[in-house]
Amino acid sequence: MNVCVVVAAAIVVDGRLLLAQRRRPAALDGLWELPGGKVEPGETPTDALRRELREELDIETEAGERIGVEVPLADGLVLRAYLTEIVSGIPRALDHAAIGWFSAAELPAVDLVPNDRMWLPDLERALRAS
Ligand code: DCP
Repeated sequence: MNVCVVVAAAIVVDGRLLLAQRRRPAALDGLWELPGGKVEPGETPTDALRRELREELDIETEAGERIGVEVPLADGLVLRAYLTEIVSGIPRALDHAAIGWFSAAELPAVDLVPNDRMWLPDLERALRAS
């Protein structure tokens, strides 16, 4: 069976995690997420992540290890996160309302999209280890 994957990036620089604030759909408007999107036919998940981050944040990246559990979404999609390095560029919000950088201490108070909340302990651990 072909499970459709949504990929998301955990980008940590100088002890802070990059989050992006969604505009849509209405239910997620204003909430913060690990940036990413759906894997398109013919793409590997890490290809898709590279493309999404180029499209959404204007950066070139390299996906590394997985972080956190795979989260089942509606419609047979699964959501998965990768620790990701910026290779070049300075991230800017081309599609999101804003981007922000958050420390481990700040993270629990951020209005994350519900799915990404599952990764909170893993993200805090990665931030504290960085
Ligand atoms: N999602 C999530 N957490 C993330 C990234 C995505 O919960 N860190 C969810 C939100 C959506 C689904 O995954 O329900 C697909 O994400 P996007 O809408 O961001 O994906 P695309 O940009 O590929 O979708 P489209 O091309 O349809 O706009």
